[in-house]
Amino acid sequence: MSVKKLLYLFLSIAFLSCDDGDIIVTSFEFDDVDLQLCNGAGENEFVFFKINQSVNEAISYNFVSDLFSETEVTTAPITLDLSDGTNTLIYRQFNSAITSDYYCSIIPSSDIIITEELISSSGMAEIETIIALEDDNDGIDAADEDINGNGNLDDDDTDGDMIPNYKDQDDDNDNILTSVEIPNDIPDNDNPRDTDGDGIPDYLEEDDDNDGILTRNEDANENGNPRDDRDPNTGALFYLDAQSTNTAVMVAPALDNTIQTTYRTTIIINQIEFIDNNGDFQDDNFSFGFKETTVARTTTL
Ligand SMILES: [Ca+2]
Ligand SMILES: [Ca+2]
Ligand SMILES: [Ca+2]
Ligand SMILES: [Ca+2]
Repeated sequence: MSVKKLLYLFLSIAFLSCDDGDIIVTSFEFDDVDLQLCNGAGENEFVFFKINQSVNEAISYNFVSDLFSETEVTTAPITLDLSDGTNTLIYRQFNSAITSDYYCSIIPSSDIIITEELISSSGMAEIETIIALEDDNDGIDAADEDINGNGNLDDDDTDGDMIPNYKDQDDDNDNILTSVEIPNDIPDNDNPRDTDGDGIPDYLEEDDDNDGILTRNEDANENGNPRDDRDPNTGALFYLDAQSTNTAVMVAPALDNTIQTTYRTTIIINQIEFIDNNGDFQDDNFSFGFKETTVARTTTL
């Protein structure tokens, strides 16, 4: 608790002793509460809010900006002045529990009564969105796709297709997904599969059985999927069996690639000032914390 909050509480208690009219004692406990977001009623209107259900209080920040999208990285923080009247920071207490519907539905329930309301008359909001994580969800954590071990994931590109491994679902461009190439058949062994035993796991090797024919080209029906091409005599998959070879064909990389991107939006409001009839409640820098959202995007060839 800040010195100002302590001072305020002390003053509140002092006031309580002489006037128990409408003294406001806020708990203002939002640190452990999830930040939520809804679209407002108007175009480019948004409302960020936190609800502390244990004491029926909420804080919301409503603003209009055509610069903000929670799935776009900000090149510089979006700054909004609360004193210009188009965006507002509001603290409320209610007579009963509320849910996100209170802020997200167009018509809030009439059963909910605001028992206390504080609106900041000044302050400067800073909104920033970054990419917190990108991953191909191929069975290997993004950090573990640092093949050369230099800490820069963007320069690990095993197959040279300009898609770094941590964002590449087929790391060796052999038309078999990494997630399919990793599991091995050995009980109690979590190592990635290495069919030809050359020390290079299948998911990073373009000729998995080391027979001189690229896995991608062990695709007899040329449908872009070597997993449905088997030796008619043995039933073995051509691409995993050096003894079985089909007539060589030339097949290009054919798989779509899907990346999950997690965006993180952080909101800080500097120099806010809540004023009511009984005095001021101030908090120089109120941090809303952050909200994350994940979207999947697919690139087709
Ligand atoms: Ca990968
Ligand atoms: Ca592969
Ligand atoms: Ca492979
Ligand atoms: Ca091969």
